[in-house]
Amino acid sequence: MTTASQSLFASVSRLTVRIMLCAAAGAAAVTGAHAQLVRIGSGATTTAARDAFRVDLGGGTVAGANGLFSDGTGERREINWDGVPDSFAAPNNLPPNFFNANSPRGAVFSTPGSGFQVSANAGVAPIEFDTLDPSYSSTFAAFSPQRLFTALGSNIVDVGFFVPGTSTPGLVRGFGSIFSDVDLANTTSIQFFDASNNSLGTFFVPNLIGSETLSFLGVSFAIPIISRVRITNGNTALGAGITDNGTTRDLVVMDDFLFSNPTVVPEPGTWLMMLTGLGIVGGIARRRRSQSQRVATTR
Ligand SMILES: [Ca+2]
Ligand SMILES: [Ca+2]
Repeated sequence: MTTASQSLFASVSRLTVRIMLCAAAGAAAVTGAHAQLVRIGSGATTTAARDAFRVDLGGGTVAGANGLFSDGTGERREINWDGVPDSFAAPNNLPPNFFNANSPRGAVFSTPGSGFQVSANAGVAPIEFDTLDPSYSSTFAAFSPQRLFTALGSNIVDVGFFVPGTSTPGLVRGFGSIFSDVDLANTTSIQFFDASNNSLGTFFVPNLIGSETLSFLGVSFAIPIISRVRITNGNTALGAGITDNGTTRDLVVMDDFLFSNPTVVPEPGTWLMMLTGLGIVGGIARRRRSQSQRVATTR
């Protein structure tokens, strides 16, 4: 095989895989309930659930540069917030694209609120969002010390995925997060969206009575079809004087994010055209069979 034909073969192979993925994506959307693997844990089972989700995504347990876990079983990114420089941690805000620009991991944040913060390290500023209200260090706890993550002015965080370090939209196969202090059942959630902004489902994070508790929710699909996730943290945004009472004001923050390494979104026009082509081929084949049957009947 020449270099050119090898390259062409590789391109066709990749295209074929993409077409198969897209065809399967349609099927997964229809039979989504069967395509999801959900891992939940709280309190003592939090770490076990996180570990099971790590295995679901693959990538092993040894972190490489920019939170990349990569081995023969898959590639995964993690964000534990702990390496964020003080200049981008409380009381300073975190830029929404920090984890696609400063540390390229393919995750860009947005919120209906006013911004994002990562909590401060001890000795630099008050920890665990005591910079926002002094009650918070006895409300929240870190899963991975010391830093936590929150939106400001809203309890909603959207995470959009990109091919790491680029502005090219990406897809992931699964996403999960650690949460601290989920008091209410059926309130804190992760909703998954495909590249056409169709919901792939909303999943609730397990709750636990008490303060400074930890929970985990991770959902993986058979193939990369997740373009964005919407995380709803409790029912109230953090803020000065806003304390957690576990009922009418359930405040929740996030720690470790885990997601499969974002991959490029297949071009809809390309695979649709190819699938249409396959349909035409199928139609021709049916017509030919029909014609030959008629011929056979008349003989
Ligand atoms: Ca952390
Ligand atoms: Ca709470």
